[in-house]
Amino acid sequence: MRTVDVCLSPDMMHLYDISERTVVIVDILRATSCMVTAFAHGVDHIVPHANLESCRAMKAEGYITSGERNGEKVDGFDKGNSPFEYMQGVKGNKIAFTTTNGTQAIDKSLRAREIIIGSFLNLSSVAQHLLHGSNSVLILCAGWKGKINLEDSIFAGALVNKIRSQILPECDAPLAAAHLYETAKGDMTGFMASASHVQRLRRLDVTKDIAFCLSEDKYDVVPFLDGRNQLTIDKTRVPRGNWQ
Ligand code: 3SL
Repeated sequence: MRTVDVCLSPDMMHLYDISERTVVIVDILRATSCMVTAFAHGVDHIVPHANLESCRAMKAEGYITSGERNGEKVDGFDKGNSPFEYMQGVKGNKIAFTTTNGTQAIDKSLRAREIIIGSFLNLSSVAQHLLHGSNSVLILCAGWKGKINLEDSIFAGALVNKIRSQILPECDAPLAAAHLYETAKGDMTGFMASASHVQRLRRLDVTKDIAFCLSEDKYDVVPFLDGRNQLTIDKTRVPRGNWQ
């Protein structure tokens, strides 16, 4: 029997044995939304970095350097962390990406059988991928510096609801997330208005990203981490775990 659990913060990852699971990395605002957008616009691959300076060093190897710290573009980097920046200038290119929470969550998942990237933008494609696979699932919410956030938890609930007929909720977190999504789905933007990261982004004058990142099924790509720890959608690349 396959199961799905939800880890609401990367700081709770020690509670989960992920060696046989597919881990879905979620950072709705905005890291995983940017990654999915980049693949939908033809990026070749993305190398996620937890460390800012190792990311910066990739410039010398021909990478576009991308990401943020505390929501703001890093000095000297080519791109920040708005999905709209990944709709042009990425086709056929390679990106080195570092963010405050999203790439840290990937770093904490490297023991997983399979790692894929989830966002509202590719929600149904991620669900289909999981349903066609054979692994149990952990949805890892990147949160904010160890704290739980609404947007990642709501996405977790949306994904649980799409797969629960075949992949059973394992504990209370998937049930709680599903309830949250049911409450929010009629008016996502309104529900999210008081969320901490929405407030934080508004203070940085980032507004149009929020509605975009909350929109479902714009893209059909499912990025996965390959055996070189590169994110790709190219299944011929060096496999990791039991990617089929
Ligand atoms: O924390 C992250 O990984 C980012 O997505 C945060 S921000 O939306 O760019 O502030």
